[in-house]
Amino acid sequence: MDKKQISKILEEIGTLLEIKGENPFKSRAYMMGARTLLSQSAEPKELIESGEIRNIKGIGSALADKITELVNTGSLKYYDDLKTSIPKGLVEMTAIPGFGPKKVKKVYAAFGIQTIEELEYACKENRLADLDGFGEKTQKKILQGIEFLKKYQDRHLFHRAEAAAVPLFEAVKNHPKVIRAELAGSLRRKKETIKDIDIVASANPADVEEIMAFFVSQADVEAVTGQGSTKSSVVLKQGIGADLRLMPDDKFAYILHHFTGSAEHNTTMRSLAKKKNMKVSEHGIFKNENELIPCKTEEDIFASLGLKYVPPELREDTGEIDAAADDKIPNLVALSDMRGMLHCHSTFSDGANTIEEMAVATRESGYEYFGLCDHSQVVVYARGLKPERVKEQHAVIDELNQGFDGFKILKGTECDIMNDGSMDYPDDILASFDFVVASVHTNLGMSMEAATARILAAVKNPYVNILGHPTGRLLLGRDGLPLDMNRIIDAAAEHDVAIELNASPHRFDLDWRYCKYAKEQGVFISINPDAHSIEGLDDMRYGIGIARKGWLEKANILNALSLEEIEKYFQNKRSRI
Ligand code: DGT
Ligand code: CA
Ligand code: ZN
Repeated sequence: MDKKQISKILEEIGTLLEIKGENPFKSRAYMMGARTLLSQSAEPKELIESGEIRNIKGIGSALADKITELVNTGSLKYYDDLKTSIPKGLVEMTAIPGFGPKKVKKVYAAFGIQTIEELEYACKENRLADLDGFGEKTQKKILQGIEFLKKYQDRHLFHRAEAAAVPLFEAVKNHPKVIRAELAGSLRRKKETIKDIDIVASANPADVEEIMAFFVSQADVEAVTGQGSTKSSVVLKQGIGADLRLMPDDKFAYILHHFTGSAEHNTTMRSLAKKKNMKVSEHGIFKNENELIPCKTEEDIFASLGLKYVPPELREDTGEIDAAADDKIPNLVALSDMRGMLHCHSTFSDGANTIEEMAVATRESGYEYFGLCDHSQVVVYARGLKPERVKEQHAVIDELNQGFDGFKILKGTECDIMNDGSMDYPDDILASFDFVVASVHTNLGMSMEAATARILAAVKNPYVNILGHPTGRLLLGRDGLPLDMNRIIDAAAEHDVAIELNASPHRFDLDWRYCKYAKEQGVFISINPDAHSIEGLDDMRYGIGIARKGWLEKANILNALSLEEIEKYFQNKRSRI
């Protein structure tokens, strides 16, 4: 078991103890232990082997014993016993935003409510209104929280779905009797969240049975929910479903296109076909009633409707079919176009690696610059930098830059946007950076009017170069600020502010649906990994997928500029103050 898995169990023990109403210090000790373990650079196994586990502040001896048992045996009796002593639904209820263990305990004690469904019913019946510490407002909030949970319950973040899909897909693809195979569905379209995995493949009919049996017996398969000659379905251990569609190779292009979707793209393709007296479906593309037009590839399918090839990321029915008819499909940005990393963190604030480690890793991946943007002073939980620390950091950067040739660390900041839209640093500190990213992290529950005014104020600040993760949303987690995004994009165009496309799969903020408008207004998009560790730099590739969904080309991307160009760009705005 790794530190993530163990810290999750410790956290759950804390929750269980709180629901049980045990000594609050005890439950807090588990919560604290979970966080402490997660922040260690070594894995629990190493900490146990070296004996270091007994010396860590925040992990007492009782916790150290439990971590040892988990690492050595893969389970923990104390945890198993605790779980069986409490109805399962009670822990599930703590996933409702704003509904913590204390509230769970209260509704359980008062009404015997054990599941989310019972809680929802009780709220709708107005039964919680008179409960001490609750009231009608809380009741309404709980209902909203439940709705939120249900809306997202059956979807997965892109990187998790992809990590689950790749081994399964590779296995199918490398099966000696599989002729062609592709990942289809929302994964191929690089959607920000994924419901399930779709794989399409081709093989000779004689081999179908063997391939389907091979598919359902893969190591990650937890349950087989269907096994047929054209389609099999499984549920993976990672909690996500996967379908395999299998057809003879002359049908491959049709199923690839159909099961790549989106459903809306397919619908528009079908109506276009109809206008041309043709028919298109997963079975093929037909003219003169039932005459099949042979297509070896997707290019052939598009061409037979008079269309240029449409990259999968664009297939969302947002104008791609008209663009393909007019030969106006954009030349989408690629990872190889990117020249620098902006908006990354270091150990100065809440990052896990030093400035040098981050910069060297960036350079080794072939980039020309590394824009360091640690948090500003108000973000205390992330060890935001006070002005003195900013000066210290700049000295470190100057020193490191002396050792680089053809590569540079740019002095940036992720400066918080306060509630009134002002910046968390005074102008003289802002002026000491090469560039400023302005972001929101707190107080996201504003009205659209107030939130838009807050962001507009930041965009108008002459020191701001990039608007960081504009809404502050966490995908499948929280909605973020409700913004009139078109107005913000217009203001960004006017004030020469780039907008971040945060490449973390938890954020993908700016949403790709607004990228095309930003492009039309001439606003630069900056694809930023917001990396808190060396591994986090890899998020850049996810950001590229989302940028492509947003119709963006190399010329629209700020950090596709060379070092020389981007320095000039930042200096140019500064010189106008
Ligand atoms: P998701 O929800 O993340 O799984 O998104 P998709 O796009 O992967 O959706 P999924 O797995 O339900 O279906 C895969 C593709 O199959 C979908 O993008 C288009 C095609 N498809 C599925 N059902 C329908 C349908 O009812 N009508 C049409 N036109 N196409 C469909
Ligand atoms: Ca799917
Ligand atoms: Zn941030």
